[in-house]
Amino acid sequence: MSAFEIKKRILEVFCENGKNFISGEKLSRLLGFSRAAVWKYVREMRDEGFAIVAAPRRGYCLKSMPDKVLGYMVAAGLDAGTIGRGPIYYHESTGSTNDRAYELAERGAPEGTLVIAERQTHGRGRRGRKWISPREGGIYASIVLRPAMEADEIPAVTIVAAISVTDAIKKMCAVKAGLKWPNDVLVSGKKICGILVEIKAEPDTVDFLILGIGVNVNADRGELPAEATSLKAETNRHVNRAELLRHILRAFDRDYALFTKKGFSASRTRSRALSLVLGKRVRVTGQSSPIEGTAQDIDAKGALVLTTDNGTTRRIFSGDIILPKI
Ligand code: BT5
Repeated sequence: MSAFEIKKRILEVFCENGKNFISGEKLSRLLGFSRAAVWKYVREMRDEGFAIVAAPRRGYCLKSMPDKVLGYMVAAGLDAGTIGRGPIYYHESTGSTNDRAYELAERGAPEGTLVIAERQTHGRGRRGRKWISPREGGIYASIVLRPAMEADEIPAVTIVAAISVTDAIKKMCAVKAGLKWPNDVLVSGKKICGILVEIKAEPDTVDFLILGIGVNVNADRGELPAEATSLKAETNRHVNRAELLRHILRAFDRDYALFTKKGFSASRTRSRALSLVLGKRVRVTGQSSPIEGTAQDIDAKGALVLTTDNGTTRRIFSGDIILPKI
């Protein structure tokens, strides 16, 4: 068993045990390895920031966890099908988790491989834009996906992931979150999450996708762009990032399984219900020239359907929406 798996199992046992002490003997029996091995990994976990008390005759007790998103913290208690089941790579700091995941995918990393970082030095948005990624301020994660799909089905995966993030943050923080087509999650009209999907494809096959998820969790407003917010700024509470990422992975595991079986139709109704743009006048940039009109619908491929002022209907596959100020 790998060190990752052992520490994950130790953490699961601690979590099931609450604030009670558990004897070294019981721990070693439950986990199926020696007390010396338990002690070795408990020490490693302490070095990684876990406050684990060891008392003679009483055993061990987990007092607190570090404010980190270590791979085994995320994996503990995660009973996912594909997403989060593959290897998890953890970085204190990296350029961009999407770049890291891309390299791994090129070397054959399986679907569900996850890359996590506490901070990114070159976090990226779409079209060469930056994603501000303060240390321990958010979730910066990328997942390798290998869907057997036609290339024109792929853009909708961005919307599917945005729905999963929306569900997860609502579940954990009880905030009102909605979608701004195609890749933003907004809370109080401000951006709290952005999704970046990058594709490696041949003319007729999709090799793999990298799904990048950036969520502002505990960052202060001052660390973020003016048009952004974080869960802490919205709720005045510090949020456990490992737990939130687990919620996101669970939600996406479910939504992605449906997406690969049934296509976008399974998520389309939800994407409309959560949309903050449908029925509104919008301006869309990122095309050869900006388009203005009323957002009517999100179609079966995830495209935005817009009625322009002269009455024509346009389907837009990518771009940036500028909403009127509310
Ligand atoms: C996105 O691009 O929203 C995609 C963001 C994806 C970030 C994740 S983090 C893990 C993975 N690794 C990466 O390197 N990236 C992914 P876009 O729609 O182009 O929006 C970018 C714009 O959002 C910027 O130009 C800023 O205006 C704004 N922005 C930058 N950092 C932000 C932040 N932390 N919160 C909210 N808005 C931000």
